[in-house]
Amino acid sequence: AQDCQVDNIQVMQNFNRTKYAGTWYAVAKKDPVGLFLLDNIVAQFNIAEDGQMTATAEGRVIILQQWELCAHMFATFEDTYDPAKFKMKYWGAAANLQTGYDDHWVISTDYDNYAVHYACREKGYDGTCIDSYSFVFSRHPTGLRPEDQYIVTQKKQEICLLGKYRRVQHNVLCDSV
Ligand code: DAO
Repeated sequence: AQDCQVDNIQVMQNFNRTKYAGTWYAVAKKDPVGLFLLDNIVAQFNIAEDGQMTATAEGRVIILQQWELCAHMFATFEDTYDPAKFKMKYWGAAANLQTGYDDHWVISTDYDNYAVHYACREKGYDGTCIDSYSFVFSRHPTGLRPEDQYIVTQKKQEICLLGKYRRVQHNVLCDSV
């Protein structure tokens, strides 16, 4: 059973950022308060020569309550004591896009097919998360392979978000990052 304490969440052991680099398609998402990225979400992680991780991401958003566009986002990652836990600073290519400073935790990945990401924006007094978001990423735009579904479901449960995800669509709307 899970106690749902953010501090007790298990992340990827021996996380290898080099193997994590490259393109990931968001195939499911648990939204935070103030939902931003809607669908067609593709992230591209890059590792610089000095080991620093950065990312570009694209996704459909609605800004100013009615304008739909494909947001082009940038992120830089700060390392922490845990190799699978980063602090992510992000901003948009255009004004009016969201900026922020979030956790970016890699909960589980096999590097070649699936990854489960988690970010808690606000912890409650009891130590559980009161505003989280999470992406299920796939290397394949068509979704997860059937053989990866069990572990992903397991991980959703471990981070106390089972049943809180929606499917993320991919269509021609936003081009690749
Ligand atoms: O979509 O509601 C939301 C929260 C996500 C905001 C951060 C998006 C920009 C950076 C993405 C990098 C890869 C996860």
